[in-house]
Amino acid sequence: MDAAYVSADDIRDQFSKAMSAMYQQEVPQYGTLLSLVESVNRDVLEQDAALADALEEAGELARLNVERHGAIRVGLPEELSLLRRMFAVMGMQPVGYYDLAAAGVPVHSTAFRPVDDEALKRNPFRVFTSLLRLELIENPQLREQAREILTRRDIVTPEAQALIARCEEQGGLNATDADAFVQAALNTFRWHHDATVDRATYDRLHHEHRLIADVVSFRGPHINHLTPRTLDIDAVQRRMPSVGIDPKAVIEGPPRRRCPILLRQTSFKALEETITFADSVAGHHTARFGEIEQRGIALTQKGRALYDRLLAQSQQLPPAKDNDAHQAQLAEVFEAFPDDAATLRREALAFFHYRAVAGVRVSLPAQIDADTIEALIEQGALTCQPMIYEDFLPVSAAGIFQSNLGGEQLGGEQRDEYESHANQAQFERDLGVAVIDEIALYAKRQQASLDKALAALGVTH
Ligand code: OOG
Ligand code: NI
Repeated sequence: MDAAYVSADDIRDQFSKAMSAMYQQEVPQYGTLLSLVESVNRDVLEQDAALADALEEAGELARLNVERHGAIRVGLPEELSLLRRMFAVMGMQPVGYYDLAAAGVPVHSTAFRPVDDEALKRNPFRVFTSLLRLELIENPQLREQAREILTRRDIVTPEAQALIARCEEQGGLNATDADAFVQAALNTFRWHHDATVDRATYDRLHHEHRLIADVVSFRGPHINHLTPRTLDIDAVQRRMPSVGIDPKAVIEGPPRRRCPILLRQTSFKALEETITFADSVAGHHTARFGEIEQRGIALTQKGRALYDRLLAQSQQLPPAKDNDAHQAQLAEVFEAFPDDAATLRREALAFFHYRAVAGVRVSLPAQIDADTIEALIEQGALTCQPMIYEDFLPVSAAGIFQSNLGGEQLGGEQRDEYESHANQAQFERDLGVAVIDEIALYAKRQQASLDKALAALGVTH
């Protein structure tokens, strides 16, 4: 890339910081949550020197305080593909496909995020992006009206569109353009107190599904939460009430473990906000909420299948009375999931980053296989660290959606499902490209780290 251009990583870093500043202004509770998470993270690192060292060595510590994900919802295919181009300017690509219709939410989604090691270390900012499935609106008149309302809006300013096009043509943006891009792009995600529809239309959309009203009634896809990463989500959940924040009933995802896996999340309830309808009538809308997450190791296909099976098994149990009881039930079911790094590696349940240790003499057999790797680790020539899960979990996402659309249920009770199937092919047509398979991406990164480490040890294969 031309040296005159700002790197995509720098633009993403600038943008995520600008987004965080904007959201702190819009939602003061978010600032409170950030302070709480920072204080919990500081406590954890002080109490656990080994963890602090491991994170430092993996280059994870530097990104911890800048790390967050946002979420937005769009209404039309054209909006989705335009945002795909906007995120590409920041080095973010669509990874993964999530079908939420099965959980009663009429959207399907992907996550825009950086994909390579260096970019992730620099700033792993991600945006969970959902596309409304208009075809799931049962009433044909309402469906057409929603579509028509959406076609009248432009969610990206002309200035931002021009800068996206310039970046695509030139292969980058200079510093002045990059600054202008960050400011112009930010506008897409702002909150608007004024709805574009009148009260009666809002009520009809809302009656069909609260989420449909949220997507269709406003000028753009306001960011609905921005989530910092904590090292101890149980501590944050416990301490939320002491800073005046009321958390949702349960922490989503796997239970607490010695080797954290995947993703655990909790959130606080959506804010009731005053809005003005197009016919000047005042009203309320709940859209924005707060969320925190703790990230663990990425799982292989095999590990993920075991996770899904155990999660499904835990959902068969009678609903627990509170989060502590829920976590205790979950922990019991998850005893079947190995909880030490060596077993996770040997059984190929999780992904690791390998590194050569300088100055260790190795003796190797002629044939390099899985046993060789174990032997090298035993000889101290090779070390490995957990590869962090960078993606999302559809069951957790559905739980977060539900708790903020009203009516969270403990124990994953039956919710209204849409009679619909995942439709990744249609999603990709609307997006304009195929989504990247997240598991293949982890596998590729693991292999690259192993190849590099073995080469450094003088092993060729
Ligand atoms: C997205 C909910 C999903 C997560 O962290 O799983 C999500 C939304 O409410 O739009 O952000
Ligand atoms: Ni989220």
